[in-house]
Amino acid sequence: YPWETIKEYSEILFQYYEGVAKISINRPEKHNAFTPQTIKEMSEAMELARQDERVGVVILTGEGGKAFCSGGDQSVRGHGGYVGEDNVPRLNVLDLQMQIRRIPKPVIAMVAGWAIGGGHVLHVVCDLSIAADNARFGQTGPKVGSFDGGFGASYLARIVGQKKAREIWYLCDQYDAQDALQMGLVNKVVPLDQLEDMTLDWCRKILEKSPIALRMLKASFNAELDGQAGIQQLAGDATLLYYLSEEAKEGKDSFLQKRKPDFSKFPKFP
Ligand code: 2NE
Repeated sequence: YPWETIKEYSEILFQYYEGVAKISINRPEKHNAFTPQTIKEMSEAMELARQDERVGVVILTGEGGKAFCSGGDQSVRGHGGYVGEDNVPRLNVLDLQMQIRRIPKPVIAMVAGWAIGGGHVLHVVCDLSIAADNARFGQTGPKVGSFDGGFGASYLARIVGQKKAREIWYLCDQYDAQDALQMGLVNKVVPLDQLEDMTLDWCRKILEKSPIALRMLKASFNAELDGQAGIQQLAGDATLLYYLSEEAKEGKDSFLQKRKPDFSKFPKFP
């Protein structure tokens, strides 16, 4: 596909094609493990994709066909987090997880090869996951001295159930694409050479749908799990819709025109 580069980065690719933004980790020599810099770049790209009115769906993936992402780069893990060039330890992937959940557009994980550790959690928090038949899933935290007790535990348990989520974390086993499909961890499994075709096919179907309906649905799915923060997101979308109404405009206009608002013509629905 003729993907066009939106912005050049050092550790990711950020591309656009027909309504779709693709954010791809580009460290295949490390199975696409992330550093603080990788996450900084992904985070900026996600924000740009959010602001870009051409974009209706975001694909998250990894380059090379052998790994989606193998989690935090253990070779730069220091005292208190993953250390970048500024020598500051960070766990900025947690902020990226929030961005993936917050962006009011569907995010699809396109998974080839390893989705492991913090890389597994990244696909878990995406709206949808499409896996190639070579995909392998799992958590490694308790093996390598780490854990993600946030979405990595609670949201995973919402998806696969409490028993399975505990098994995944306590045993640190690896699961193939069919296992993942069976436990509802991915939406679809396709041969590796059809992965991008199928993902773009799903993107096209989504792009034909009402953007506001999709936005409200994403916020509604989130609200159930996210408590006050989820309600805030959903309520923000309700405010957006209200701002589009004549009723809300009457409030603003009356203030600017220094007159009393007249809401009498607006219906009081049962
Ligand atoms: C993914 C896995 C199972 C693949 O195994 P294999 O045998 O197919 O590949 P190999 O040889 O292990 O990996 C290829 C190269 O990639 C590097 C390896 O060191 C190797 O490099 P060379 O030795 O050839 O130079 N590599 C792979 N993953 C890496 C990583 N995460 N960091 C740095 N280098 C990595 C196997 O590679 C594996 O188990 N990888 C480690 C997975 C892991 O434990 N990730 C971190 C989990 S913790 C986390 O991500 C996290 C969190 O828990 C909470 C918050 C934030 C992050």
